Amino acid sequence: MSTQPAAGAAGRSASLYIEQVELIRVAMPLKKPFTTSFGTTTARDVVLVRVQAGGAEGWGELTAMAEPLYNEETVETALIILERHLIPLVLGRTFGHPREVSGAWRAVRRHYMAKAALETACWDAWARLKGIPLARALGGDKDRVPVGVSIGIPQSRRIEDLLREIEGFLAAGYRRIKVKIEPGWDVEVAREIRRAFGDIPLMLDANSAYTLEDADHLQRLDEFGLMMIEQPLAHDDIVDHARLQARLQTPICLDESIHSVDDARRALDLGACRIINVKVGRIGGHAAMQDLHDFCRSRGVPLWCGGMLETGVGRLHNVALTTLPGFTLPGDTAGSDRYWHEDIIEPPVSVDGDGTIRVPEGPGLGHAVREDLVERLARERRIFRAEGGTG
Ligand code: NPG
Repeated sequence: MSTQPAAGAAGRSASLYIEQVELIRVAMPLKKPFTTSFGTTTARDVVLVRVQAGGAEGWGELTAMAEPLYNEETVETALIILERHLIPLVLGRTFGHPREVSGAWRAVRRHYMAKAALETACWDAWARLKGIPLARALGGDKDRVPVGVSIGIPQSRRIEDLLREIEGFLAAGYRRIKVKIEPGWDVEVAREIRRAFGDIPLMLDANSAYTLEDADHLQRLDEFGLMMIEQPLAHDDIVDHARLQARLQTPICLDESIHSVDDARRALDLGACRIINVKVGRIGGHAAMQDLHDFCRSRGVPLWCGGMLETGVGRLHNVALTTLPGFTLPGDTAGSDRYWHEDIIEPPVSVDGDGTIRVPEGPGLGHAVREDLVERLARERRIFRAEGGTG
């Protein structure tokens, strides 16, 4: 099934004349540090993209981190790619539909997060022009999405501290628990979680911390009945993952290794994974997300939406894409209060006691961006206007 929206969903024609793009860089300290196998994040250096198109405004968020540790992009590289390469390709152009936007930079290789930041803002603007929620513009049909939570390696490295955190998130209603692992913080951790909480929906995320030489060790995780193990091996590998999957009962979920439908096809054909994590930043935008979704759905592969410690803007994009029917597993789309004392959207994203988020019904992202707060947090703003544009 295709996820392309029905033409004229709200009976209003719209086209996207890109008259202005603004990049706003804001500093957002996390409530507490988040540690993965590749490092600790204490604050997000966030770039918000604000697009003015056809009289509407749309917001996107750059999900690149300050350091090139999750992937090769950084905030600084993305700013260069946006300013020098991507924005000039769309400014002053008119697109009939946001699916066409990525065609403007077809020749630009990779830099998926930079592309997604701009492309997703165009989708928001288009949905607002049409007067429909972004979720509907993307082809989604859920009113609520189930939510999981991702828990970093505790600073103390004490399992009791991790168990206490899990207890809190379960009490808050989260539908599945994901725990970060690395060598030395894995089998015992899984054992203690099972001992404390029984048969809860549980998965582990290694962020590429192991090699195929660890296969015997990773096999020991099979006894814990995990939903999946995410990205155990190298960020750019699918061959060794296939060898590992052949030896594990636990399904492997790929994250870092998948940037396109072709990557997914090759990984599935090789047997490198059984589940895929979709991050709109990692694959270059919502159109790429729709294509990956449709392909995986046709192959019966379960999907879920990953997270990159987003502010409310990125979080709402994630909630919207999770409404597509192929997203059958809870995502890392925790509420705003998981990371922020004060989110930049109003109202913040909140998780109800049943572990779901209600999908906004208003046009576009459906929540207002708190421009006063953005103004206060802004370290830098750059505005690009189309020649002869009104912006
Ligand atoms: O809830 O947004 C969230 C975080 C989800 O664990 C999460 N993200 O590898 O998927 C990841 C991980 C991450 C954390 C990636 C920090 C990059 C930096």
